[in-house]
Amino acid sequence: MSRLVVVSNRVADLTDPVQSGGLAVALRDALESRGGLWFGWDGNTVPSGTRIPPKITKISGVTTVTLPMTQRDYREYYVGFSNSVLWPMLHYRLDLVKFKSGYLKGYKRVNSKFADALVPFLKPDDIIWVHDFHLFPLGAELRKRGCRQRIGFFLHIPFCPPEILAAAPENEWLVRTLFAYDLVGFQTITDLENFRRYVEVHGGGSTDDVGVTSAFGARTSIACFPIGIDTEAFQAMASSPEGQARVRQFRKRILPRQLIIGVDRLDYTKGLPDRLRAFARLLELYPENRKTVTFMQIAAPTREDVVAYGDIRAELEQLSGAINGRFGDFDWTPLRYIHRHVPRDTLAVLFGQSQVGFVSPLRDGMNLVAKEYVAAQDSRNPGVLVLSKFAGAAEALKEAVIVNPYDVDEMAESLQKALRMPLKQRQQRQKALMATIRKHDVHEWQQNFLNALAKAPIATEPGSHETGRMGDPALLPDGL
Ligand code: ADQ
Repeated sequence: MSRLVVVSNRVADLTDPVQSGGLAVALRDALESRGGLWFGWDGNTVPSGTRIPPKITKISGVTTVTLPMTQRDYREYYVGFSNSVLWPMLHYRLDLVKFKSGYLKGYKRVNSKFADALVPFLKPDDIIWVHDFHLFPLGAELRKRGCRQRIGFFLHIPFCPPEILAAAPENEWLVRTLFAYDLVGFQTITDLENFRRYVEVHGGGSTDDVGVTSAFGARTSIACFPIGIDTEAFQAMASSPEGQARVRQFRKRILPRQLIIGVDRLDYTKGLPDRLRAFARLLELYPENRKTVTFMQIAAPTREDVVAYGDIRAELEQLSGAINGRFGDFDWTPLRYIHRHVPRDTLAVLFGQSQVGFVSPLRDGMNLVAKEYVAAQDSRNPGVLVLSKFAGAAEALKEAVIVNPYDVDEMAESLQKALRMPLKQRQQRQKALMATIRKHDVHEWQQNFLNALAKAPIATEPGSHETGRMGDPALLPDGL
């Protein structure tokens, strides 16, 4: 079996299985079984001009190769083009996009530096899997350096409609770079369709019925691979003694009341202000919930160097203060707003003890929290998932209570419905949801992507000829 090389902006900490999310675990599994390498940024910045060689670490058969970023690269590539242009744009938020000179150049420069640093570690028959929006052009940079391995790309976040993407600087260049990959994977059918429409309109493209897309004089394969969680492991964590012990204290104070839970990175895509307003509206419309229901919103700090994140934080602090001031009493805090990371096993137990999982992103590639909430439920007395129709997860989790995250009144009504849902109905919904997340877990996702990549017809890049690359990587000469 070919060795797997994973490339992502950051390399996950493989030493801590409890804290690493399902994605890290699934990729580690794949890397361990094939003897693999994971390449990316180490999370540190160094002054511009500093040259530090990549750091190589070996953990149970997996090699990680990490490098720091200069402060300028961090500003222009990471905070700039990745998180102030691509992230808002691909989440349909043109209003939050900040173009600045230097951002695009920085993005191209870092992708080129990544390619330079990665090439010496590659073997001719490696399979290379590139992750997410930070690295659209990496495949093309590797091809420029003569890499002929199979290379796949997976986009974890949405792919916005072409009418929105058209506003990005050099958007055609950006999409063309994807044709350097042999397989491009999306989370949902909506994302895949948006991509297809983009290449039809801007690249004279067409897609055949097996997902081979031709556009810009090039060809690649596209398909949907909805990501899952490590369902079994999360389920086990929800009933772990360590996790249970951590919430015991908290249980004493909260559990007589019904609990609604929300867990997210503090990101403007997650629909947090209207989620809080919907809870306030629930208390207004249905006063019987006062003193009996508590909403706990856990929001982990993230990307604090990006201006829009400071704004959303301030808005949430103001809103949560206002809600507690208006509805709270000596013996009841209606909203518990927690702005920090929480250990995953504690999260799992909290999910299991909450009557409602409230997941209301304005737009989300998939949303793993929705699946984690389902995995943590006790099938004898399960809670109810209230899920935004704009989360990728809504394509498969049809038995959730589906809401429009822009409609505060509708969300309040749905919370009431969830809090009052009869046991039988909850059990039926939970059974169906659990079957879905068991079948389509993160291990299946990883295997499906890698199988499809192994079988995908070799891509042709704009201006290249098929004869330039051979179908069977084993036939390739040594050296690149
Ligand atoms: P994210 O936007 O980070 O991921 P999500 O899918 O919800 O979003 O995953 C977040 C993860 O972080 C979950 O495992 C959650 O439990 C954990 N988490 C959130 N808040 C936490 C806290 N306070 N403390 C500890 N852990 C916390 C991107 C895309 C998603 C896509 C994933 C995977 O934006 O749409 O589902 O990648 O492809």
